[in-house]
Amino acid sequence: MVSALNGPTLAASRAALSAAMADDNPNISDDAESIEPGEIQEVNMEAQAEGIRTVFSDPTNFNVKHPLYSPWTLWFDSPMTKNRNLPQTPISAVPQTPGPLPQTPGVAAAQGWMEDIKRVISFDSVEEFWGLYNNIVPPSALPQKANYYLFKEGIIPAWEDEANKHGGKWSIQLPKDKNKPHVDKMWLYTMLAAIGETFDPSLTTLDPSGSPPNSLITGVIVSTRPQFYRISIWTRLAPGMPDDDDGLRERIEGVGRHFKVNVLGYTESAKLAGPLATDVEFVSHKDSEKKGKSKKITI
Ligand code: MGP
Repeated sequence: MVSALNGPTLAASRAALSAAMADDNPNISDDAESIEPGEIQEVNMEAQAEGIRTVFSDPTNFNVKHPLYSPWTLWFDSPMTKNRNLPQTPISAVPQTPGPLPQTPGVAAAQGWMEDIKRVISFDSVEEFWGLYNNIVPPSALPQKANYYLFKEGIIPAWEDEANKHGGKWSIQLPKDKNKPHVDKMWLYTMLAAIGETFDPSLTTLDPSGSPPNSLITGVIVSTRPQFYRISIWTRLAPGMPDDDDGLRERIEGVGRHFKVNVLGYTESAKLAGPLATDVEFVSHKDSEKKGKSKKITI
């Protein structure tokens, strides 16, 4: 694959990578960081033998991109996007590719909900991800009542989508005052875990038929509210919903545990609930829709 990134975007990618490596948040584990350098070295050794220049070996003249397991789309809404036809996104230097929503039955049902949510851009490589990341306003600088939705391409960030309708979400609510210095890195690591498929690693193993099983993850969201941030991981299935099977609850709990410990950097036994804060909790979308009391799984 030939890269379409230009010089400044490459420099931006590199700067974003360096920023992520210079972690100063004691709350965040360094798992995500320790993976990157190893991968860089391996790719470079093979690539150079064949005349392939990666962004890591040659940040200005690289000629390949590293494909992700699947393409992703970033969506955005905020009070600014309401009732406007043009996308009002917090991105300056990245070309935006808004387009019509796919017309599946789930999409038609979610039309009202999707009205103010703007499709920003799709990407399918590591390099494009970093180019986007470096040009986007971080959650800590977003206005109140804004949301970023990073979903697998073809899945809209709505309960009604076929891929979400039997699913649910893990989420954590974090008080704004204490977490403003940490939320950007928490969101970055959440996105990296999603696009790197570390929440539900079964995607990366082939079953005997040769086709990789569908990952449980459909998307991740960060929301800013007047007094708190919320980060959520949406799953395709939920215990007690159709397509539940014996191992599902364990698999779902594995996603929540990975989120709490490896992505957010808490210990597994940490109790996080408090004023304006919640534990890492799972609720099915059907229960969220009902708005009443819901059955929660807590990690
Ligand atoms: P929210 O934004 O997920 O919750 O949903 P929050 O942050 O607690 O509430 P907010 O008012 O501060 O934004 C808010 C409301 O939006 C829900 O109660 C639903 O009415 C609606 N809504 C949320 N989601 C995720 C969906 C969806 O996927 N489809 C539809 N149709 N409505 C939704």
